[in-house]
Amino acid sequence: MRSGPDSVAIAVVTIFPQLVNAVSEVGVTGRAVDNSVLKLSCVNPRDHTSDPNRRVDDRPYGGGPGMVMQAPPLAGAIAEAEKVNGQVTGAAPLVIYLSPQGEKLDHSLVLELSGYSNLVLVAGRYEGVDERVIEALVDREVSIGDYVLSGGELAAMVVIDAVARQLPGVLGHGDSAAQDSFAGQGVLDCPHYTRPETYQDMSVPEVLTSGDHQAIARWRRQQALGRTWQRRRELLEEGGLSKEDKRLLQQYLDAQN
Ligand code: 6GU
Repeated sequence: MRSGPDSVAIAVVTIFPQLVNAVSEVGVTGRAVDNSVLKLSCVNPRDHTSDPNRRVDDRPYGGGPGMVMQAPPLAGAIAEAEKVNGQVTGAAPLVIYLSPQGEKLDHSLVLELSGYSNLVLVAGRYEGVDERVIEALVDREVSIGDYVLSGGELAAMVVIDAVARQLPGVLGHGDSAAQDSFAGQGVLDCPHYTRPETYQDMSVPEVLTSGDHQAIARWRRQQALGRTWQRRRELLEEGGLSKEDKRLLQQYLDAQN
């Protein structure tokens, strides 16, 4: 049984709110917003600067290329985001800074984050943000992978989508199957097929049209195990597989020749 909150307020600190707000327009996250399970808002650091040109960046101390986001506008925006979310939830916020220097996001971190009802996501631009903001105001630093994006917004959108999917009622029956795959037991998903039955000389695996639900379930499990072994072996720690799983995997590998 899941023990987390029934809804989450997520406030994103960003100079590109139109980009982040797109998640409330479409798909699973859009429905979550419509159903008030996800309360998404954005706060723009440009609305928290005294600069007449609304600049929020400046040159780095010590020199070098690129610009750094200044502390005061970010701090003002974070305070505003905390206030907005506090009014919505009454809960204390978890403040997350998205950056390639953070701990890498995976399913277990997604589950942990989905335990909070008040998240503030800070999306940086330029070369980064003044370190003193991180020191004083950020609880956790999170990366979505070992590559560099031009800003934290896409990473924030990844976090929003992944967290929203964990909230009760967000996934309809149509989507639930997708959740079983990775979340279930740390194996990759099996292959999927739909009509037409033959496409460019390739036919659907016979078992899937057999009507034998047990055989179909066995085949899907076998495909999931086999693909995980071939593509992401580290996900299958030895002790984790049941005797039946081991038998299915061995049969899959034998059939590969
Ligand atoms: Cl969270 N932010 C940026 N700017 N780049 C990234 C990232 C985050 N995660 C991977 N690359």
